[in-house]
Amino acid sequence: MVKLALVLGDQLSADIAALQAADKQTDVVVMAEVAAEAEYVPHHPKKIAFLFTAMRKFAAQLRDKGWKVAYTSLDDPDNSGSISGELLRRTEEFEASAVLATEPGEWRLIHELQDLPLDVTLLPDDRFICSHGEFEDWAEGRKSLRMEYFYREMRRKTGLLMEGDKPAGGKWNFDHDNRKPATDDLFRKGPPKAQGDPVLEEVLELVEKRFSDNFGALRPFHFQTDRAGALRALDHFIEHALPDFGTYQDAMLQDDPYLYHAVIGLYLNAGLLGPFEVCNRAEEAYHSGHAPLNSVEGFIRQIIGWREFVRGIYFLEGPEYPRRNALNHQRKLPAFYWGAETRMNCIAQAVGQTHDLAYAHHIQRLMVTGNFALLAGVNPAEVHEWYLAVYADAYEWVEAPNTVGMSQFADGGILGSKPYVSSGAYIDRMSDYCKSCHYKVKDKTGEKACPFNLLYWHFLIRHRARFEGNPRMAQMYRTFDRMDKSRREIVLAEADAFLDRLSRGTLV
Ligand code: FAD
Ligand code: DLZ
Ligand code: SF4
Repeated sequence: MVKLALVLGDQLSADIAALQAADKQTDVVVMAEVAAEAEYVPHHPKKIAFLFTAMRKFAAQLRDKGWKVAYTSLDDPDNSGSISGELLRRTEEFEASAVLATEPGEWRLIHELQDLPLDVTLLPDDRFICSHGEFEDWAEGRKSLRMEYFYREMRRKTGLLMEGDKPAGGKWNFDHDNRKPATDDLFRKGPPKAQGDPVLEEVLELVEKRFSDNFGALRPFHFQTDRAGALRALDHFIEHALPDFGTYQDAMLQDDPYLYHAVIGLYLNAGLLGPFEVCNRAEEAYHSGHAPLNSVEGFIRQIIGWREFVRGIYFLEGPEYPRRNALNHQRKLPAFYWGAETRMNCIAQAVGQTHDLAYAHHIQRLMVTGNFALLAGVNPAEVHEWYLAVYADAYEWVEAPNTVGMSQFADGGILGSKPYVSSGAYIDRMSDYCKSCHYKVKDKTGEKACPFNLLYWHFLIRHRARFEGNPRMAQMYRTFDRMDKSRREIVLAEADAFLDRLSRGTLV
């Protein structure tokens, strides 16, 4: 009997579990561009174009390898509009007896597949280093879950950067060497730009027609859209950026959106690259003397540490995790996240770049847009929707723990032990944004005071009962308490006035 093998848009790996379990001679691969997936958040047009083009090319490669592929394009008149609808339709068409699917990276879609009146087998997604079971075993009985300890387990498991049972260089983590700020001479030409081709052009026209109201520029479009291109992007990163990746990991520069970042998250998450191969390439660069240990260790930690850790948390915590709101933040997401004008240059730069490129690097996501939303008390569900929509690498399993947990502290401290908040001083130290800002980063109060300075104290005071006892935050409360009483009152009153202007939609 025929079985259907479902391949989702972020499962574009030749050895994905559903294909391993299927029989090329008898079974049919089902792939579908559907409205339900394209519209559950208003995805950036570049993200949709990347995924649809990559899906079409992957389907063509499967056909070349001898697979029968039932592919539904978005404008197919028979398109039912959802993954479940397509599976029902294809079951009837091919008189299929069962569906083989690799576990999706989002509870919503897992439930959709489980609820189908069909014989659906959900296979574990074995493209990750740590299975759900292994993560549960590691988490079992721990008072708190900390990435650093999890990461060490993954180093031991993979043998990456290990010398026997000891970490290479005698330390697990070289972050201490990785805090260099941005300087004007730091420029890199960025990731390689892919050339257009007929498949891409057709998709770009479709996306232009259907999604032109979504936030984000579709053209120019330079992402790679197949495995060969993703491998070229990886080569380029290893050759040109990895050696300085660690040192400048936290730096931000107005005219260089990429600095020494890899810009491979979208390829990894769609399945065009695998975590082992990218780590192996980085490790080789260390052994050959091409890249130093602080950079290679920092990079490998992001992949086998953070990436695996956040996935573990997402599946451990269950479907309600993205809706957590531990700090009871209720503010609407300000319109400038969707491109309206703001005088805060750091936000304007991070959002503008996100609009143009569907990309921002980690510190821009965490310490600029994320930091502001947390300080201003924005509802984390709205922040979550924004991050899920606007980045080409965003899927809920990885985005939600980063946003709801790491960035907004809305999980109450499961992912991190303290909130990532800072005043303007941090942004000034790590970037060149403040030089051309309407506000003055050195001003703590007054008309031109940097809003991050005002809101920083407002956040700490609003949540004093929760955070004062946290040993990593006690110093900040002592600093506030040492301020002159009248100064404290002015800071908080000015912060309130700023938040009031924000609520009224006044230009801030
Ligand atoms: P690099 O900085 O070059 O890092 C290399 C790789 O390490 C990345 O490609 C990624 O696969 C991995 N990595 C690094 N940091 C993390 C992390 N915190 N969690 C998981 N993987 C990590 N990453 C996503 O892949 N998808 C998301 O939707 C996403 N949303 C985020 C939302 C917020 C609020 C924050 C603070 C971070 C988010 N991240 C997300 C993590 C990180 O910002 C991106 O992985 C990274 O910016 C991607 O760019 P890059 O490939 O140049 O990464
Ligand atoms: C993100 C996305 C988009 C925009 N479109 C599709 C689609 O049309 N078909 C598809 O199979 N997958 C798409 N995806 C990826 C899915 O949303 C993703 O598989 C789930 O969110 C689970 O990670
Ligand atoms: Fe951002 Fe404040 Fe610097 Fe302006 S002064 S760029 S608002 S941190």
